[in-house]
Amino acid sequence: MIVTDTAEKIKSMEIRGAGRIARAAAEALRDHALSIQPPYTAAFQQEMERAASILVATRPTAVSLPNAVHMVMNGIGEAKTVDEARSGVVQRAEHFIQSSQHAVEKIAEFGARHIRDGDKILTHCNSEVALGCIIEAHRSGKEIEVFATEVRPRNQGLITIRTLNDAGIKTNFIVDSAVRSFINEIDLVVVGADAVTVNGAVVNKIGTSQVAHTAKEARVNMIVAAETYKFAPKTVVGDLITIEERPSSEVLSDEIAKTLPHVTVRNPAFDVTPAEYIDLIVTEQGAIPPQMAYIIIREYLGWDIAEFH
Ligand code: RI2
Repeated sequence: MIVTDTAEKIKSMEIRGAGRIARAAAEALRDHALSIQPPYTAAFQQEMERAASILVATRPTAVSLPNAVHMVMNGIGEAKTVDEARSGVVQRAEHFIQSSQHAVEKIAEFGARHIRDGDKILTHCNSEVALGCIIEAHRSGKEIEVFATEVRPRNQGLITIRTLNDAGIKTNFIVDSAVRSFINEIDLVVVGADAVTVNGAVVNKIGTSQVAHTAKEARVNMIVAAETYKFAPKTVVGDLITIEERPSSEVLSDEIAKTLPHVTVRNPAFDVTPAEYIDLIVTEQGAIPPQMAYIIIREYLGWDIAEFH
């Protein structure tokens, strides 16, 4: 089944990256809506809500996922017929996918303007929007060089260096713990986000806050590339972002782990960088200081506070 298939791929990280999982969820909901034949609208809605909750439960941190699902499902209960409900879901899913792709392009355009000719840029993990900014700066003729971290334990840095290499960008591949050794060579840090909270804190791949701390100490600016659907509406009413803790086997094989009965592996996938470490968040609506996160949530996310209760 389409939905369980997509859910499995998101869980196993075959589909990964906050933007990509959001688009994959919208696609799965669209295809599911097209494949079911419920007898009446309430049954359609119930089945779609079941599918939506399977998708949302796959990974808890990237808020792009529940935001995308919310946008696709919003208004489903108002349709008078099954056909109307179905075409609403299809339309909203298509709209989300297209506007997400458009956002990625806009952020690349805006973000590239913050990169100067000759800059050495550090990036952590694999963010399509962060890389979009870097590649656009290169494409527009700026001579840049990138330092990309390895990103233990899932090694997303390998995807990053492949993409940068294919774009013809001079790239240095470093282990995560080498960031401080190189920070004095760096002009700008550019990373992505899985979630942005109402107080402008950025939740991103584990290690991002260490990079941010190192950059702050060295007075190196840090910008975050994040589409507006990565801002977390429920943080307005005090919800916290859940940090996903992934299987220990990603860090240490079960074979070795079982010889170490006193050792517990901890494997949080994300950490939180406070707003004061971040100079700008580049969204498709323009760049904002992180302290303006609330405005993005109010203006662009369309959640009604009443829905949170
Ligand atoms: P884009 C990723 O999470 C990384 O933390 C990355 O910075 C973030 O999502 C945003 O990615 P994971 O899926 O949406 O690798 O910018 O755990 O591609």
